[in-house]
Amino acid sequence: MAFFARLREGLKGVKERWSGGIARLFSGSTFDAAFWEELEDRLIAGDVGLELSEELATSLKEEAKARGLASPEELRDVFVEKVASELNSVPGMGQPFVLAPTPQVLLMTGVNGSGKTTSAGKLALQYKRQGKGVILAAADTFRAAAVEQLRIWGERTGVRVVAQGQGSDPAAVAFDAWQAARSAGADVLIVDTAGRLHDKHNLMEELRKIHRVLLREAGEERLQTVLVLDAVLGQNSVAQAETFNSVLPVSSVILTKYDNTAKGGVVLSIARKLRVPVRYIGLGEAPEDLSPFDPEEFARALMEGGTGEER
Ligand SMILES: Nc1nc2c(ncn2[C@@H]2O[C@H](COP(=O)(O)OP(=O)(O)O)[C@@H](O)[C@H]2O)c(=O)[nH]1
Ligand SMILES: [Mg+2]
Repeated sequence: MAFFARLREGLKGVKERWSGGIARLFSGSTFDAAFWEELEDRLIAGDVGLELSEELATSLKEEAKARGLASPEELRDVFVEKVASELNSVPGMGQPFVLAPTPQVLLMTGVNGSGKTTSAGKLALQYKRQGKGVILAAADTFRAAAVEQLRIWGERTGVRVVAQGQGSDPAAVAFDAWQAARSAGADVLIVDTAGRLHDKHNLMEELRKIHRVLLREAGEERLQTVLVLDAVLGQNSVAQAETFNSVLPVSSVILTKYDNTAKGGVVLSIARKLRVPVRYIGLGEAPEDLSPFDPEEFARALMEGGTGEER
C-alpha cells in the first residue's frame, strides 16, 4: 500500500476524533469570533503543545489578515503549509536512516511497551526486502520473553539474531552483535534494549554502558540512538523524550501506535521540543505497519478530516 493510503488508514482514529474536528473547523464559511479560540483549543487538545498551538493560531490569524482571506476554507492550505514547514524545520525529518558508513548501528531505546522490539523487527524486514545485510541484537536480557520475541521476529524476517539469553550483560550482547555485523559485512545492526520504568536509574546506567561499548567499537559516525515513543501517551511521550535525551542524546525518533491515538499533534510537539527528526511512524502491529514519516502528506491527511461529529 502506498504511504498515503496506509497513512489514511492508520490515522483513522486521529482523523475521526482530533483532526476531524480541525478539518470541520476549516470548512466554515466565515471567521466568526469563536474560530481562532477554538482552533487553538483543538490544537492543544490534539497534543500539539501549549506554546506551539498559540504560535500556530497567531501566525495563521496574521496570515489570514495579510492575505485578505475571507473564510476558514481559504485558510486550509496555509494551515497545511505551516504544519509541514514546522516539521521540515528539523533536519532529517521524515527521512529514512542513512546507512553509511556501514555497518550502521541503530540503538533502539525507550520505555517498556513503547514498541522497540516491534519496530526493530519491522525495520529488519524492510532492510531485508531492500537486499541489505541486517543483524538483530537481543540486548533486552531482562526478561526471557524479550529475547524470544526478537527471535520470532528473526524467524519471520529471515534475519540473524545475536542473543545470549536472559540475565546476560546487555553490553556484552551488543559487543558480540557488533563483531558479528562487522565480520558479516552487514549494512545495519539493530540493537533492541530493555525499557523497564520502575528501575529508571539502572535502566539508564545499562543504556549508557551499551552506548559506551558501541561507541567505542563502531565510532560516532556509525552509531544512531533511536528513541521509540508511544504516540498514544501524548505529552507524556514528550516528557519521556526529554528524560532520555538528557541521558543519551537522541538522534532519531520512531513514533509508534499512530493508528491507536486520537491525538495526532504529538509529532509537532516532539519536533518543537527535541529538534530531532521523526523518521518513521508505526501504524499497526503487522510487520508492514511502519511507514517513513512524510510531513507534507501527514499535514494533508489531517485536513481530509474524518466524520467530525463536533461543531
Ligand atoms: N497498534 C499498534 N501496536 C503497536 C505498534 N508498535 C508496537 N505495537 C504493540 O505494542 C506492544 C508493545 O510492543 P513491543 O515492541 O513489545 O514494545 P517494547 O517493550 O518497547 O519492546 C505490542 O503488543 C506491539 O504489538 C504500532 O505501531 N501500532
Ligand atoms: Mg521489547
